[in-house]
Amino acid sequence: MQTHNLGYPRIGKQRELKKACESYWSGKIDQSELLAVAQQIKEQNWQTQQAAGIDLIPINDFSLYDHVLDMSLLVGAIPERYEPLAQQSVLDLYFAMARGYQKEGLDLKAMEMTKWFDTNYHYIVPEFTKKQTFQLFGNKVFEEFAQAQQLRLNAKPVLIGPVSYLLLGKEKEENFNKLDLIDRLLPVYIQILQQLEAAGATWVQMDEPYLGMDLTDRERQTFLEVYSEIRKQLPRLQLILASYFECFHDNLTTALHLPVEVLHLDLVRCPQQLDQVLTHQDLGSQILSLGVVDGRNVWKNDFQKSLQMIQKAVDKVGSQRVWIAPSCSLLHSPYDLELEKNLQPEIKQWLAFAKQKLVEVVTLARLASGESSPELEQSLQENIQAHQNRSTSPLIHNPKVKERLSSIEEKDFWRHSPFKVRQQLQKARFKLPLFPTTTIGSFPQTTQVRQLRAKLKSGKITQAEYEAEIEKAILEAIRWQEEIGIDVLVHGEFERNDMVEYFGELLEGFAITENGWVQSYGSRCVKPPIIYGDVVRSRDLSVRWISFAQKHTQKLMKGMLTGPVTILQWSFVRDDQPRRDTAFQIALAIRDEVLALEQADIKIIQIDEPAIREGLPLRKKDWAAYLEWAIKAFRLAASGVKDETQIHTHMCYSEFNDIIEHIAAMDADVITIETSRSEMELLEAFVNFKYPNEIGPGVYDIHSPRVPSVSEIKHLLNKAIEVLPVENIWVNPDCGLKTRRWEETKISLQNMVQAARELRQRVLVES
Ligand code: 39S
Ligand code: ZN
Repeated sequence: MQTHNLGYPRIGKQRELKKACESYWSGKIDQSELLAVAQQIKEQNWQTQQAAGIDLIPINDFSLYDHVLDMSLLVGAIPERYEPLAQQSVLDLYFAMARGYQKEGLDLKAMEMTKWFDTNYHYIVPEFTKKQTFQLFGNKVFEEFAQAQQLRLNAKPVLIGPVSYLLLGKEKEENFNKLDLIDRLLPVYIQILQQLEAAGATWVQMDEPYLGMDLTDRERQTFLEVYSEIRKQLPRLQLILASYFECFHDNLTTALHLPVEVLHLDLVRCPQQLDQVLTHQDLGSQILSLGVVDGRNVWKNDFQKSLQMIQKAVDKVGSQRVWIAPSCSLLHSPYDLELEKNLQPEIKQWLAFAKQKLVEVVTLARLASGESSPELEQSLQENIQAHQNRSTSPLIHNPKVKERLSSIEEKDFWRHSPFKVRQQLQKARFKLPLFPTTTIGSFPQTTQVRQLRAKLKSGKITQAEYEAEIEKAILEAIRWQEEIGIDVLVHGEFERNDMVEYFGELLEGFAITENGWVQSYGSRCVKPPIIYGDVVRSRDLSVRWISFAQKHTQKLMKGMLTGPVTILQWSFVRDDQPRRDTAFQIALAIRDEVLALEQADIKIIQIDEPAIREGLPLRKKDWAAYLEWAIKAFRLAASGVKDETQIHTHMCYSEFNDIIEHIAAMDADVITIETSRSEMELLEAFVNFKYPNEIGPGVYDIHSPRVPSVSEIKHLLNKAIEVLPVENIWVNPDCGLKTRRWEETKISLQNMVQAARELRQRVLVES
């Protein structure tokens, strides 16, 4: 039984690529040094996959920044504004597209970035114009294929399929549909495939994840036309069509009609798809690639369950027509469980990271082929035992938590009084000026602060020394906010490595890894905590720092927490209970922390939920069910407090039009959102809906070092004043400031405060 892999993590076991890229960008190493690191990672990845016994190994899944951007380069979809860089190296052009270019009097904006389906990975969005043309430009895929051949690898080039590539992009002009471009794009794809075939490729993997999404008839039709044309032009090349993250649903017939040799099924996300495919009248003679090993989570595969599925397929179509694979690219998994030295052994035996998943794929194929050996038998027995252990472990199951969860009552989701009542009480209590100013929570995480944490970890400084330094940073931030006249202060979050990992470290039921890094975008990585068991808050999460900060100022200090849905979304979650239950458990823990902050005399508490929108299921039909529990989880966390305690929430990069009533149903007293990049356009949803609560539309973009002028900020604020009741408006930046430097942060916030002051004057005079 053949095995293959869909893609492998590429940031490097110890994040070597991240470090090399960042060194290259800051001019510390040159191109050849960067490319040498990349080459090493690639070859190590190939070697790992080969050693595990994977038959067909993906190539071109590696990327220096993003594989969608690679595709744009390959088909020459380079936005016009980068024309001045035509003389530069392709590498610098590539990074300019990814990160923008501010040098030699040029100021070229980066291409937009957005979430890769429902993962925490971000891709660079292709830009299309009406006159868009395509031509073969990059040559990475050919180079990598040649390298792999030299190493005698059984290599399978991976491309994003042409239809999904177009659908991932964005029209930069009105009056055309990106799908219209297919006639110009397809010839370039055919050229690429011909060139690969000529170089000796026998298999090519085309990723078409849009086959799992809601599609129009025209889009489905395009899939059929495109693949029949490819077939016509390349009658011998063998194609693997890979879709993942969702069921085909109403696209199943289309998927089955595509003239490809192998159809890949994500049987982790959609186990029921196996029966649907096997019993479908249109099932032809294609090979089925069974994605049984979860590429997006960290749990050990359940061999017995997988073997049952594989057997079912074999019975129906024969073992010649069954391949075994991970459910999707392993890009979303951490590298190697063996690098973890501090995980509890009991928990560790439940887990598999990318390297272990390869072995699972191969072991499953061998077991399913009826091979038998003492090692195989042992693997199977170990696997069965690990699952038995996990299903009953007291580490996971806490009767008290389950009892509390089942005794939640309707009233626990509701504040005592409606917003209008709370607003009056809060206005009387806080006596804030019109257009109160605040920030989202984090201040610059300098190298100094991060190194402090690294020193604490390696034992070079003590906990007490660490805390003293953090206190110093907080005090400086307070003094400085007071000086420039911010109304509601924050402590700056210097004690946090990441807004999710930090809480994972303190809550029971979460495990933290040392090296479980996953690429988030470009060189940026996250280390998602692993939620393995029932969640308990057995100690204070933030009170120590927030109340320290409040004690050192007369002004209001805002308490900062991450919300339950965001903690859930950005962690590896349990697969042994519904996400809703886990979200509610986290919500109860956060609720207790909110109450502890209130007890400690913190009067304003922010519960961030940047991930609420991105948690939306890929198919619209599933939205309502998700929103039902997600909004409730937030309310459960937020609703324990008194009326006069003010709850804030914050959301970034969110389009709110289609979910605005649910945002309103969160009933936060104040919501701060990202609006500046769209010139307050994002505010429209709130205006049209007559959003009842207070709102802080971000008045400057924190994603670039650019300092906004007072008049610019006033301009945006004026736009907000035109459409929102003045008594509901807050003034704040777009998002947290942790990725910024102090230099620009200070001037920007000074300008923001000044703009608010000038507007207060004007509005007071007018009224
Ligand atoms: N998901 C999560 N979990 N958190 C988020 O903030 C986001 N935001 C969006 C969506 N998803 C999210 C994505 N945006 C970073 C920035 C923005 C992101 C995602 C990631 C980011 O900067 N990540 C850091 C990075 O890639 C890691 C952050 C971290 O955990 O560099 N830092 C550790 C800390 O502060 C230190 C890790 C480290 O590398 O303690 N330390 C150095 C080392 O050990 C030493 C310190 C140094 O010299 O810098 O070698
Ligand atoms: Zn934000």
